[in-house]
Amino acid sequence: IAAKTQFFFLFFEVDVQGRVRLVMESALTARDRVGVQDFVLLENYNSEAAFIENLRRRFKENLIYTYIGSVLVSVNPYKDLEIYSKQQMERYRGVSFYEISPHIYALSDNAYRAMRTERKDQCILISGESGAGKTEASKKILLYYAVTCPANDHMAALGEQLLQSNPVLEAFGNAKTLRNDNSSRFGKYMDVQFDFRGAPVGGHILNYLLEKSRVVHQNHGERNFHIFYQLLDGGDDDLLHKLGLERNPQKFQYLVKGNCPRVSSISDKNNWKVVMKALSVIGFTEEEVQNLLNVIASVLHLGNTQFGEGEEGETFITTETQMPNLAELLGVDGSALGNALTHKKLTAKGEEMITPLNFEQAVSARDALAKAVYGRTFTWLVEKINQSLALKVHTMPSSVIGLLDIYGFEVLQHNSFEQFCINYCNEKLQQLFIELTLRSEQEEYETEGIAWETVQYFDNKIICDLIEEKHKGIISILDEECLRPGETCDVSFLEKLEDTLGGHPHFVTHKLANGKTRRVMNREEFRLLHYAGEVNYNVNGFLEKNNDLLNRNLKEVMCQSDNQIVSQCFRREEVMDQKRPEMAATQFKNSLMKLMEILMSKEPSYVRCIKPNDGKQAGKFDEVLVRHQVKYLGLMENLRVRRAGFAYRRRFEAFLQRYKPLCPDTWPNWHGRLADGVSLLVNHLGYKPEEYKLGRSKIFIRFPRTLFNTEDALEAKKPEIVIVIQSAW
Ligand code: AOV
Ligand code: MG
Repeated sequence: IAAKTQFFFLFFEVDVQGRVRLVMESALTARDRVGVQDFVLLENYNSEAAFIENLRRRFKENLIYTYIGSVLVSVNPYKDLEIYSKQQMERYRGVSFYEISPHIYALSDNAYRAMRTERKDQCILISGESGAGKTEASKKILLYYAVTCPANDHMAALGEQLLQSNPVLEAFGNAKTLRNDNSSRFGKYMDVQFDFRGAPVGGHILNYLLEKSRVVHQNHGERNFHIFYQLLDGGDDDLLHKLGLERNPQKFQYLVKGNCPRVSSISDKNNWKVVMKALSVIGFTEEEVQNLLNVIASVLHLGNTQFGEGEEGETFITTETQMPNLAELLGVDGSALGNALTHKKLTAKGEEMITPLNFEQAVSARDALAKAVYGRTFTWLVEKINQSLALKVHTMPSSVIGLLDIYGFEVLQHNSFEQFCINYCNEKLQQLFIELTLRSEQEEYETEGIAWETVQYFDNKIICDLIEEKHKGIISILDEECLRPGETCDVSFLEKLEDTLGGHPHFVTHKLANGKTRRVMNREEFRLLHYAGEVNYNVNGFLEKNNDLLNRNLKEVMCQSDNQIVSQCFRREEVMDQKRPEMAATQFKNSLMKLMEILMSKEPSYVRCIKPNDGKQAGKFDEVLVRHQVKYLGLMENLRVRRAGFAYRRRFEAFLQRYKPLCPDTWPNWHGRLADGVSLLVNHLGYKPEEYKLGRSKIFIRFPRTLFNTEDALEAKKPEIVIVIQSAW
């Protein structure tokens, strides 16, 4: 339509369901029904109730996307909408952001075009709590690029490989939780590299802290990582026989803790096929796949390895018969493995000593091994995928779009070290959002030469500092406690926290609260008042998880493995190296710092995902839940910042294009300077000086009312314009 005549493009819109309607109609008469598609057009923009009502109206009409300026707000529909087809992609390709209904494709296209025209690396940051739709959004963005971008002749398969990395990483890194049937248990940042013609030519993934504890324990109603169930359900009889596995997941100790072997929304059998195919598309050899499955099966066998206690307190393995199988899968010597699971090697004064482990220590050594094997295999998998997505010699990357999809903020009944790390990561992202949305707003006014007014907002830096500050932050205190010689334990860590952080406005414990808090606190907990809500963390296990140690003799056995994956994951150098590696939380903190640097160097776009209800239900809009998210995501502040200066901005050419019929001097075409044309147009419309400002390339309109009036004028003019179009035909 756009190619035929500009008029149609101006006056008609095909909505997300494919219905054609007049744009003026959608902007005005239908405003009451479907709300406004950009919150900056809300008249009552200070009212949270109006904001939520607008979201609700749109949600009821299956319009799950709404803008706040350039930020995309997305509400999880919990049902498949027919808005992601190839035709829909074509509609959004190359079309200006505001001219068409809000969509994740519009945001993707906008970032792509900005990368191409401004030659600046982009990143798309997706945030929201667990189950809000971040991973689905990131997959849609990737799909959009894989389908709509031109293909590079040398790398025609790359788009497919990029896409296929998702099912593989989800199988190994996602799991069913109470919040989300397909919850990401690791953080993921993916760079998509494009050549000078805009074809995707490479990719690179950075992964962040996998929730390894899930390998050995799951809360009630939750599962282990998907891959275990996929293998048991989808693997053929021969394969399972070779791996020594039974089909029933309930036979494996590492799979029974949550008492939830099946999930109605998931077909493990089908997903198994998808994952196996994806591995081959990405370029895994048959041998690599076999090694990978051996590792997965070995984790299940490790879980079934049981111990008994002798009369002298020594520990022995009671499930001896399965040891040869386990050792074969891991590619290690069976008796050496058995020994290492029940003994510990210490070096004192240059001499090596072997001491037996007691029952608890043996169980914990076994679990540590299972977590290490799984966790390191996951990292190996990411590296392997990176190798096949890596740029080939003959391709030159020109620019990059980064996609960030992390685990969302979560508050569980019992929150531990993992939730602490996940929620810390979300604090960092929120901080980045605050800094960048304000900064970019400020920069836009600056580059356009417009005066700027400051808006107050809650800066969560205080919480980030509380967690990460050197010496005084929670992570530093945790590290110190792990390294302090003598009797340290989780409770001594808590006491240290109380001593150092007592009085901090975002930190509370049972002792400090003195009975003054609303929710009763356990003596083993500390509470953080996060930007997104209060979370009580139980300190039990914090030290051990932060230490993340594996007995040296277990490492020695593993590094001699003839399973290629295991031997790559456990290097001899690691055993030789006496230096203690960084603790888990510090490693995570450092990797997040690096991530922030990467993101800051790029032009950001934001997707803010909202979860409409806690029951994973389609069509249900829980206002209390949504209000809470709108609050903590800072959406009202975001809107206020956007509106504080000017509610609306448009490039001169877009503004002229749309409203030129309203002024005889600019209709049907304006050939002079764009700024002059806009000036003539707004003078003719009677804009008062305080209503607008002309920047260097854009017009800034202060009040939505001004724009509504202009839209009304355009609507009134409609019959005349249609006559003009008809007579032109
Ligand atoms: P998350 O990534 O934000 O949570 P997901 O993207 O996994 O959440 O979404 C959770 C579920 O919601 C999906 O499995 C879908 O069933 C549904 N869903 C989300 N977005 C859409 C959409 N656009 N259309 C249809 N259904 C959708 V977590 O990974 O837990 O933080 O750690
Ligand atoms: Mg996710």
